[in-house]
Amino acid sequence: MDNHYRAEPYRIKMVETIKQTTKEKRIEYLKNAGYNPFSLRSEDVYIDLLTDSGTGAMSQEQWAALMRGDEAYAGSQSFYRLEGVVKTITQYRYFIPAHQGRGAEQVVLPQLVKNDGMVFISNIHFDTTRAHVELAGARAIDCVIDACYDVETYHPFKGNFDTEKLAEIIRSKGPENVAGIIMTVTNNSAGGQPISMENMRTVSALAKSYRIPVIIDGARYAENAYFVKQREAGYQNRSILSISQELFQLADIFLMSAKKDGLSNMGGIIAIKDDEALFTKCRTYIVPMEGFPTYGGLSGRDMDALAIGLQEALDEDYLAHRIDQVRYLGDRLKAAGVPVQYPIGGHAVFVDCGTIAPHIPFDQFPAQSVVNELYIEAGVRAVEIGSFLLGRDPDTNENLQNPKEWMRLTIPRRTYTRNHLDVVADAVIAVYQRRTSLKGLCFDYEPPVLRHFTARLKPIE
Ligand code: P61
Repeated sequence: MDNHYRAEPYRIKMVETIKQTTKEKRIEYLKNAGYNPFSLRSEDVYIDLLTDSGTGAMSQEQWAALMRGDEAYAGSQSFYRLEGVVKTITQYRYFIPAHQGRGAEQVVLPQLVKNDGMVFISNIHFDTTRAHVELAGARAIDCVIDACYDVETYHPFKGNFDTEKLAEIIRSKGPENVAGIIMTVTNNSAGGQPISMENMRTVSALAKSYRIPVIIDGARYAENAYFVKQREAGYQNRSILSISQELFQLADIFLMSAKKDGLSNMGGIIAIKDDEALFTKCRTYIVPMEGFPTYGGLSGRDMDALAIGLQEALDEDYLAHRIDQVRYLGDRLKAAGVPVQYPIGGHAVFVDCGTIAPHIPFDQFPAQSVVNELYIEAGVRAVEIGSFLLGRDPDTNENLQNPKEWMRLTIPRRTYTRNHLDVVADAVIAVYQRRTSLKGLCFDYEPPVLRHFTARLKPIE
């Protein structure tokens, strides 16, 4: 293919109107939302970069597949079509659908916690995973390489585990107390950064030597495979499917929020390589939690759309455009001096707000302050991935400090054009230029679990 002539590998068949509001209105909307953009109405948002989860555009093939949905309570044909695709991609023996990623987590993670005092170790646990680890009575330990937090410096695989530290943690906790090693692929919380196949191989071998199960939290595994193909020696001539298959062979369990690289609005996946006893437990447990094992909280049409989406997400033209689009936004910000996680990751641009607003302490949430100002500036909704999201220590109840205070500009798949991204870049740059006037925030209401979703805040004058 001639790379020189490259634009969106799709054309638009259906449109959804979005509207700009006035700055005065946005100030009012944000106040009413308790200075938490999760509580905004989406009609009051111009460009929505809150998440790439379930917010992408489906293809005509997916919309057509919806019509084939078999809504039988048990044994739906849609289930068998989805199962076939999941098994082809993972080459695992067992599959159970779930309504979304956290549905899969709530069913599987408690099965791995055998006694008190157990831990899970991850490159970085995403927040719902961390919440389910803690709800299962275990503790979450992050073990990513230090380079991950060196925002300015290029590293091809900032999602990698620090494998020496991992070995040390396993030894100090005792392998019998490690419930599982969770490879978050790509590593969402620090920039959608990929993890190399070599690193996963090392982690997998270490886990195997101690008989610790390896779990892939693979919401964005196809984006990770694309980075492996681009950046890791020996993968240039491989298909994204075969790289993905190699990746899955390094783990025992695959949990997926299929709302990302499943290119679907809803869905989750539990796939188990060969542990029949674990599969039987999960299949029993899914019934009261998610639903009968052949639908797991999904309608038949959701399963059919997902079966197609999973295959489309492995298309290299699609992935090249997707990754390029995110990089375009990141490059524009970097060129203007805005500190961003570099290199730019797969699904989002992560803006380093600790550097932008060093005058705001971590427990007054500097990134949330930038997020709010960006909404006021242009109606762009981003999300905080920092100390606000991280929450409190479950043992001491102290506010935890995230290593970085990120504003995440998350790009939905196949949804926005380059013009939209230019608006976002211009608005972020405008906020950056008035960064010294930003103010910290404190709680008006703080929920006990996953507080950032429903908390109410107020500016500190
Ligand atoms: C996101 F503001 N991610 O990134 P579910 N694992 C991984 C995820 O990225 C993930 C889940 C498991 C979201 C949605 C989201 O505080 C937030 O399908 C690597 O969302 O249940 C989800 O999958 C959970 C946004 C989640 C948030 C929590 O935007």
